[in-house]
Amino acid sequence: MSRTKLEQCADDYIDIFQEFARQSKDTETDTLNKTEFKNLIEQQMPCFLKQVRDPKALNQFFAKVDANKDGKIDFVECTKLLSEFLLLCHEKLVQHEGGPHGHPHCH
Ligand SMILES: [Ca+2]
Repeated sequence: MSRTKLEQCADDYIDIFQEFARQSKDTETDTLNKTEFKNLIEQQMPCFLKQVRDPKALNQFFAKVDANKDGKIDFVECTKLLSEFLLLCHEKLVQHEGGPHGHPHCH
């Protein structure tokens, strides 16, 4: 059976999370430390970063996303962030009146 678009999106998202989670030499391969988290935001969510504006605010942002305060972003915490990211992209899509065939533009 061929994969649906949404299934492919889910796979891509999991791939991206794992790619960044394995970036540093630490033993944690299923969580993001602060550096990995920063890289992920900078490289994969540049329009989200614009919302944060002050780079120093990234530390506070990390603390906010790190719901259980263990100093790492696990998959569940990252997925909550992704849902906020999706809402942001959707808002932009609606604002730009891209219509059903438009794509969110972050610039
Ligand atoms: Ca955590």
